[in-house]
Amino acid sequence: MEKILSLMTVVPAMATDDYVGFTFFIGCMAMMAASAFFFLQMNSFDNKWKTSILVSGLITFIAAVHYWYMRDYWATNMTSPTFFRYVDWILTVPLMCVEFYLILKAAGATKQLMWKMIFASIVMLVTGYFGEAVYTSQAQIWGLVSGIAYFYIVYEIWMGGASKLAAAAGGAVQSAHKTLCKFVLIGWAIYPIGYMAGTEGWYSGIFGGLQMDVIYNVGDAINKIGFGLVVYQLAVDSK
Ligand SMILES: *C/C=C(C)/C=C/C=C(C)/C=C/C1=C(C)CCCC1(C)C
Repeated sequence: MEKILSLMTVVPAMATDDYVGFTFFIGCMAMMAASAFFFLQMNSFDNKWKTSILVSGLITFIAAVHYWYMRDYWATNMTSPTFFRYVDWILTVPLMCVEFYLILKAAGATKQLMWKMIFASIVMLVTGYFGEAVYTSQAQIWGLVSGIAYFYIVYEIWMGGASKLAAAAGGAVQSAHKTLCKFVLIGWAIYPIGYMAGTEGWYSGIFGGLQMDVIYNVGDAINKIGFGLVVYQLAVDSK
């Protein structure tokens, strides 16, 4: 009995007012549940959509694993798990670019378009990491560079080659593309707010009072699970 009790104390208890820890915990569960859903659903679709739903599941599954570690890191250190956060993003955000490519492939999307978007997303995340974790005194400059890469992605899907392909495809594909575009324009805009809450810059007076990790966790739940559900809905509509 004593052995069991001493083992139990190894598990860090979560304080009832630790709302940041709470969002890591809920985020972890939500990502796991979403992954189970996508993986179980994928086999009821034909090959054309199976891969897209598989990718939706991979995005939430990779996030679930990272949230498992981030939840633990937060509980132990009470500081932001910046490294795990960015490793998660650098794996999942390019996969979201792959989703755009997959749904537009039938309309003639090229791999070149996909790689352009992946490249821009990597620039966005690496420069964001520099500002948040490496050159923290220059956070505003790195955030700006990251923001330019972000707007390039927004431009590409709303007005560039990807939007033209979506218009050519028409129907359910075009409307799903439009919804995913809104996720990138509105849902992804949550992240720079988190960045400004967690770094020093001209914006500190405006966003300084907010909690960076809560903002990032909310953003991830909306963008990873919501994005996946849009792709799932498109597969249902095209059945
Ligand atoms: C699943 C994770 C997703 C969709 C993560 C997206 C992250 C971003 C769109 C981050 C963007 C940033 C800026 C536009 C400027 C400041 C630095 C970042 C990296 C937070």
